[in-house]
Amino acid sequence: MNNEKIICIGCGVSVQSEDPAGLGYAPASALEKEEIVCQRCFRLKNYNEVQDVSLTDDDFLNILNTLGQTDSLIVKVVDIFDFNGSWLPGLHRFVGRNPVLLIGNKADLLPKSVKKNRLINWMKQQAKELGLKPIDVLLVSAAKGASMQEAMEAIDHYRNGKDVYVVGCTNVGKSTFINRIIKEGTGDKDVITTSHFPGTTLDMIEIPLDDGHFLVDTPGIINHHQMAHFVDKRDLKYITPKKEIKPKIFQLNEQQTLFFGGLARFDYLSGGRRSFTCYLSNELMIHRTKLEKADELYASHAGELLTPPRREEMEGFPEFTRQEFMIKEEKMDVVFSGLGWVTINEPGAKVAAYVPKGVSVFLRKSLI
Ligand SMILES: Nc1nc2c(ncn2[C@@H]2O[C@H](COP(=O)(O)OP(=O)(O)OP(=O)(O)O)[C@@H](O)[C@H]2O)c(=O)[nH]1
Ligand SMILES: [Mg+2]
Repeated sequence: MNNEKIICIGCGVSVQSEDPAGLGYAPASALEKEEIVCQRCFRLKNYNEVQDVSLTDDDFLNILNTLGQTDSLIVKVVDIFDFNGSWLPGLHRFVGRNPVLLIGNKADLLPKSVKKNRLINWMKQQAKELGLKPIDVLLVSAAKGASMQEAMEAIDHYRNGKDVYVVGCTNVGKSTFINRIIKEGTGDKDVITTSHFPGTTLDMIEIPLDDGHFLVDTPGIINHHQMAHFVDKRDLKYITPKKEIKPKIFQLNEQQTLFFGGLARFDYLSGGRRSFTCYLSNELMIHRTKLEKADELYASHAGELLTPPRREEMEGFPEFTRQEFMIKEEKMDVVFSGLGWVTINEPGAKVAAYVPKGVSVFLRKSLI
């Protein structure tokens, strides 16, 4: 660690007290405290307010690019609720030869009926399809503490006396995960700043381990195809689940439509009357209508009945793009990146999914 520079323990940024508008600002009086946090972290922790920062995607990638030169264990964290959206493709490009331990976080969001081992197998299969060979796959809830003991033992085992870098997309819960480990070790709570805003951690944060090595938190890579970027900061809470998701089952006839707020749309085109299970934040309103009325409903009610987005956002809101899917296998999910998914149990259905231009939507083998 660099002794001359003062590092904010909350986000990893270098602290300065000259430029109040600049990155890492803390008033001179704050520098005398034992644990120094920058003003942005202070506001996040105390008021849950975020100040935008001027780091670009390249800045984040440059920080992670140094991983290839390390001899370490890489812990890759994904958000199990947004598995594909938080996958971080191309991780192999910057981890070099280091082993990767894959951790699915936020297990508490999935219905309790879901079998853990089944999910872990699903993750293994997905990892393989996506070209990653993890040394092990675990499922935890960093926020609730579930399976954290197991994860800590696995890290200790696989790190072989080396440093550990915790990496992943923004918002997957890397800092929450490390805070949990710190708490188990020293009893200190919420040392690193966490928040539901993407891009909370700004630089590497080194947490010393017993043997002189480090557990390192890293800034998350931003995935621009996630719904979160199209939603007003104040409305993130409606699309980000906080608690166990209560799946909502809809019996639909052909030619019926579901709106997920005003953020996405699902048309059931053909395949006879059948049921669809929606896994979305409990807070997000689902509105059902006839396909023939859907365009008109959206045109007149997006931003009001169909919200988020907010009315004042509608002018700049990207147009929907439409994608059709023919369901050919049993138990398939139509995934709306960062919003959730719709499970279709039986093959033979034709559906269409609409998302704001830029958000990805795709079909996968069912997670549940
Ligand atoms: N439900 C649930 N939420 C979690 C869990 N872990 C983290 N979160 C929430 O996810 C959000 C992001 O957590 P952070 O720890 O800040 O995520 P991060 O990966 O460090 O994000 P960046 O620093 O932006 O890269 C916060 O709102 C956390 O409370 C979990 O196990 N379950
Ligand atoms: Mg973080």
